[in-house]
Order: sequence, then structure tokens, then C-alpha cells
Amino acid sequence: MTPTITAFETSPDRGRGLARDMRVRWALEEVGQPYDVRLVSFKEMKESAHLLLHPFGQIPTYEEGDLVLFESGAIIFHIAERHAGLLPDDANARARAIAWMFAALNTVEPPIVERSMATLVERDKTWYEERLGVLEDRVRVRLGELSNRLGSADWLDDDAFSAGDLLMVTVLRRLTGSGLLEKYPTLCAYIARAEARPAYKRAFDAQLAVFTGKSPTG
Ligand code: GTB
Repeated sequence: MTPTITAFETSPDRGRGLARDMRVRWALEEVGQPYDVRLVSFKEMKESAHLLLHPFGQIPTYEEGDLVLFESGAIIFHIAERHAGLLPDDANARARAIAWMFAALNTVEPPIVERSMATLVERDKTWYEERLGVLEDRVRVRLGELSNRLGSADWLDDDAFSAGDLLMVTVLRRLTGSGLLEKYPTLCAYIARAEARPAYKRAFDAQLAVFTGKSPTG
């Protein structure tokens, strides 16, 4: 059964792949599962039909037959459990990859999102620059720790790409243009390695096509 996901009709990132449908598209591309996309406006996201799918009126959602899911992490875990390619078969390696999924969403994403929200809604406050400094320091702590752990490895665990890497890279990409990533060449190379994956490129092109109106296949 072909799943349907939701994405922004008009993404504020103008097709830079920073909204959270990108990670779901990428996971589906990695496992070779075709999918449909339903685009929703900001108004529609808050209406009852969408609220039945997503209690917080957000994207992405995932519908597959009777199953309706929200939360990008849960959606990707579901995809990874049902298809080969995103979680290792070995039980311990699988548990470690799942730990990285949680680390991406619970430990690394929160300070990055907090910084990003501050730049969007607090710019006009007198205390903005001071607060931004504090928030960016928190982000730098996590980037430093992650960079140290990654070291010379290609991927976070066992040198095999997993759903943990997929989530971590999408979380880090939210810092694009912030100037914060550049001091961590290990992380820049990690992101570039992920972005070079054919599945990433297909997902990126598909979400960009929503913005440009051009077909992803050219
Ligand atoms: N925890 C949820 C998940 O992981 O699925 C968070 C979902 C979420 O925040 N969705 C956002 C949304 O629907 C879109 S991704 N927001 C509308 C609302 O809450 O009313 C967040 C996002 C939006 C835009 C950019 N951007 O333009 O760069 C980046 C990320």
C-alpha cells in the first residue's frame, strides 16, 4: 500500500529541505518505498480534518491504510522497522542506532530549534543578541560533542548508515546559513556524505519541486 505523507503547500524554507517532511521523504527513498504527498496550507493544518491526523496541527503526517502517524521520529521508526536498510539486523547494533535516533531528536535538535525560533520571533527584543549568544553556545556544546564522537568514522555507529544518521543530518541541516557548522569540519563532511546519497538527492529534489513547480525528474 502506498503511504501518503503531508508537507507544506508553501514551505517557508523555499525548498531548502529544512521542514520535517524532508526526513520522511528521505527515509522512504532510502528503503525504496514509493509515496504520495498531500500538500497542506497553514490554514488547513489547523482545521478539523487535519487535526484528526495530527493533534498539534502540524506536518508531517503519514497515512498507510488504517494507520495514521504523526511525529517525524515515530514515522521514520515505523518505516525503518518495516523495511530493510535503515536499522541493522544485529540486535545490539539496532539498539544503538535507535539510541542515535533519540539523541538526534531529544539531545541535539532542541537547542538547534530553540536558536532557530529565537532568530524568527525574538529579533526585535532588546535582549536578542545576548540571548542568541547563550543559545548558540548551547548549540556549539552539542556540535563539539557530536564531532568528537564521530571522529574519523563515516557514520555514527558501526560505520553503517542508519536512521540515526538520517535524523541527525536533518537536524544539523537546520543550522544551514547560521555560520555555526563551519567550525566543525568533521560534521560538515558528515552532512556532505549524507547529502551525496542518491536517496537524499531524490527526496531533496521532490520537496524542491513543490516550491519551483518543476518536476523533480526534470
Ligand atoms: N516534533 C514534530 C515532528 O518531528 O514531526 C514537529 C513537527 C513540526 O514542527 N512541524 C512543523 C509545522 O508543521 C514543520 S517542520 N509547523 C507549523 C505549525 O506548527 O503550525 C518545522 C520547520 C518549519 C520551517 C522551517 N524552515 O522554513 O526552515 C524549518 C522547520
